[in-house]
Amino acid sequence: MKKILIANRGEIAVRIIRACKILDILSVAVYSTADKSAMHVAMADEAVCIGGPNPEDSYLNQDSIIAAAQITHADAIHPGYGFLSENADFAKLCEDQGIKFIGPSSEVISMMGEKESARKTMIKAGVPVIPGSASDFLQFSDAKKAAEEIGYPVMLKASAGGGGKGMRVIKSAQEFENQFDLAQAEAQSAFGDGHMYVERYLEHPRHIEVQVAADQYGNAIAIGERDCSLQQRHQKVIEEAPASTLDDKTRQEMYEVSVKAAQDIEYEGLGTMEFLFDGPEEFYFMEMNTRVQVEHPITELTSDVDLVDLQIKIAQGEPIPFAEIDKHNFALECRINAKTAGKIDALHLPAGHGIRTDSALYQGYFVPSNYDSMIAKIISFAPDREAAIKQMSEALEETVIGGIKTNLDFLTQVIDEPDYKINHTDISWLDKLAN
Ligand code: MV4
Repeated sequence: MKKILIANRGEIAVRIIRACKILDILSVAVYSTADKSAMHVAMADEAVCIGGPNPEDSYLNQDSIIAAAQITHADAIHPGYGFLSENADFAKLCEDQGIKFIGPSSEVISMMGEKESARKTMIKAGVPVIPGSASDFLQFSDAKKAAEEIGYPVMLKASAGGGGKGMRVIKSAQEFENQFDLAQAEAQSAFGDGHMYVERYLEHPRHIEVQVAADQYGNAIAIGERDCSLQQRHQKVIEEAPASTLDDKTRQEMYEVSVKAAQDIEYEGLGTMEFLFDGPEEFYFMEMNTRVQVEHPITELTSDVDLVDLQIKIAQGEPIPFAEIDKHNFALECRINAKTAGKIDALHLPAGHGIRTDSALYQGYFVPSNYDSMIAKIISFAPDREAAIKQMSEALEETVIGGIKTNLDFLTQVIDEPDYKINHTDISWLDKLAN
């Protein structure tokens, strides 16, 4: 590969351009009119304006991005995360235009993008799924019967839902009826599809995900796992590697089923298997993400694998260059979110031993309001969790982002919480703390 177009913006675009530079691969940035002064535009070897500030007109504008790749003669497109990174139609368009999409095939993206087909695929591959109804329901009576077989409490989910939308906990048979009707009406109006399904409700699970990589020769490897339980309204806020509540036996099992699933579906590239972890040997498949994730740095810092470099090499047809992972350190990441748009009139990002920052910020940069609110990631890594937390606490204290409001104070509060320090948390802990 001589030239890669990065179909993204912000910190992940900068991250990918950096990887291209180290590989001596030319980079093409695409940008909207709102991003003409953005760092990724300045860092790339070439830059093409692809449309207006609204993502539909630019970063989601498939034809415009393909055209930019064609006029710059890019060999490949790296989609980053978000935007078109898990859009099977876009991956297919790249395939049809002879442009390498850096990721799995459009068929695999499509298969993993549909919850039902992903679940069926994983069951076939021997991956544990949450005990629940095999199919979707429209009728209340069928759903109620399934709930009785599973046992209360159950989680009622909209088949077309996701990311926490269209979910309801039902604690008893008595409340099943009116809850079902309400949930189905909500699903119908929110997603245009009233199909529902029922699962056993896991009361206090953790969200643990396994990073896998697979090449074009059938090799697949688990590179580590991340605990992403600290979420606020289904948005990850703090992520950790390794998942320190995970016992080794369960860790190995999760790795094995994740590698086997990747091989069974002939996966290519980086992938993340998301699980709900409910105790030793109790882990259940939630979904598979077919993109590089925001939180990839904590896996890089605990495995010494450059995951974006690996992604590009796999896309170039190289085999995975290692069979073992030397796992070391503990890493944790804090996502810095802008609460307001505006000009950064003072900027000091932390550094020093055990600290990494990934951002596209600079003094004088104007944070636009059109895009995702995450503007930086501060990562701390150290020999153990306690040291990494201490480093993170000091790093957050040191950080100055003037001119806009951010969630820095909230992050500092969380890091200093006693329950956080002893890891006495689960997926609902942060929502409770914030309210
Ligand atoms: C669950 C669950 C408990 N039991 N399913 C949230 C969005 C989607 N990824 C699935 N989710 C959940 N499904 C059963 N049977 C709890 C959640 C959940 C959650 C999962 C992972 C991370 C954060 C979460 C926050 C709230 C609920």
